[in-house]
Amino acid sequence: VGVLDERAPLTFPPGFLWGAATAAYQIEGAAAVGGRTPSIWDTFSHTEGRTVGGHTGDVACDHYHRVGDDVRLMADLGLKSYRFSVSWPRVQPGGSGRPNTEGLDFYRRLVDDLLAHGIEPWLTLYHWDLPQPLEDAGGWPARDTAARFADYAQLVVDALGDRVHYWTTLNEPWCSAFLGYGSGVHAPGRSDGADAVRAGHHLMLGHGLAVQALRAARPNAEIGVTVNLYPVTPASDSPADADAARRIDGLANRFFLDPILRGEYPADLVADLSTVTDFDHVQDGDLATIATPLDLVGVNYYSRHVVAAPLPDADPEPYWRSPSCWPGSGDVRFVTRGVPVTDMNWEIDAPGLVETLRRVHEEYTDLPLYVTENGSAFVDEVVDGQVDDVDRLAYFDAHLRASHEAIQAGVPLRGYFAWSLMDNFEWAWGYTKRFGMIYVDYDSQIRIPKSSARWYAEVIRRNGLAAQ
Ligand code: PNW
Repeated sequence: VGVLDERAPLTFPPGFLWGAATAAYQIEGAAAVGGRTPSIWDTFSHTEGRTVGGHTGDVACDHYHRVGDDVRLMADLGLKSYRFSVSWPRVQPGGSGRPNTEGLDFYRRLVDDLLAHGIEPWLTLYHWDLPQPLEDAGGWPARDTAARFADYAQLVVDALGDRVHYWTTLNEPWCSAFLGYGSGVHAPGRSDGADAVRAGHHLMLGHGLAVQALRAARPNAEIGVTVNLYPVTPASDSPADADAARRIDGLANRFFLDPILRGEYPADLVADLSTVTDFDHVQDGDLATIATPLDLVGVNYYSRHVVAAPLPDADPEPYWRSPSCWPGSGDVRFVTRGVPVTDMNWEIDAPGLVETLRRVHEEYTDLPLYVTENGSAFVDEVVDGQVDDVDRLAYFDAHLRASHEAIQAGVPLRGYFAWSLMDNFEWAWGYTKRFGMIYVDYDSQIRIPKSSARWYAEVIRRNGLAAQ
């Protein structure tokens, strides 16, 4: 007697955009090749003590020199779309002035090769690699950086607008602002709450200006932004824990969602931040610019935050929960529930993806949504030239089931991008954390598709999940 299938196969809507994502500094290498100049991540990673093992993106996956082979691997997976980012200092060295043709040619070749393989290019303008001279002039806490970003957007759309349909401005402005200028665990490694808040504002201002430039240049393009969102759950039903959750939700989620999708900062967040800043960096008209209409919203989802009211005997916190990335609310406790975690120590919480997608749709917007990143780090072992990453595969499976559940609940979810196509430079963690569906041997640069990659190729082929 056979065992009955507990779960029916899940089919996604026709045309669902199955993809994988990367970012320029995490994979390209060739840091000083073809006219590229340093970004804040070059400076940061070359500064003693900033990244694990002093790792840098100098070589990374050497994708700059292996782009043809890498696109072939994407085609083998059957990817419908590939989300990559453009390195600002590669195409506009120094962050202002004339374009660098050699840098732009790299992306023209990449995009043309993708299109030749039937893979939709999805371009992110800013995945954290601010040209160093712009940081030296004040970085994102300085208002002028927003205008520089709009100029850069114009330059890129002038060069690639004829062949790229999907555009996102920023990747995860929370990380740029609050890890870069708040806790300082990301480049440029500054640590000041008011600067972090100013950075967040100017990132969003740059986003709005860039959307206007893209729209004017390419009226038919699909334009959006990618935010990293977390459900924030109180550890108990006490009013104090509920208030802690409200505060962290304000900083992590509503700080970006409300200005971009409603044209306003949440009043409670402004009040929470009153000891940090009086928001005098916000000028008339900024919020209207920030709320320039979009065509889509990208959501990056990894985990949930469970929080509790301050106590004197708080546990030591993992780095991304360090008090300084939560200005004005640094005494809120982040609670671990003892559920399974990834190699980043991030709790695995697939229902949180359903909650997150439903919230954006039900509370903010009818726009099409895309999961622009979702994935997990696990320790991989190469055995007989193979990597059987069962934990990563299970993570993807659970989160695709969650994505399907969100669609059933009415969310206009149009695509899903696995993070990441291949192992890469995981920021402050260097090469010690592997998120890829494709294993990278950093000595030989040999790529090995893991079990999760073969599984994902089958998901794409059948536009859904097999019965379980
Ligand atoms: C995202 N946090 O980064 C980025 O978009 C990717 O470049 C990165 O490789 C991936 O997720 C995995 O980390 C994050 O501390 C980095 O909350 C840190 C946090 C969140 C996202």
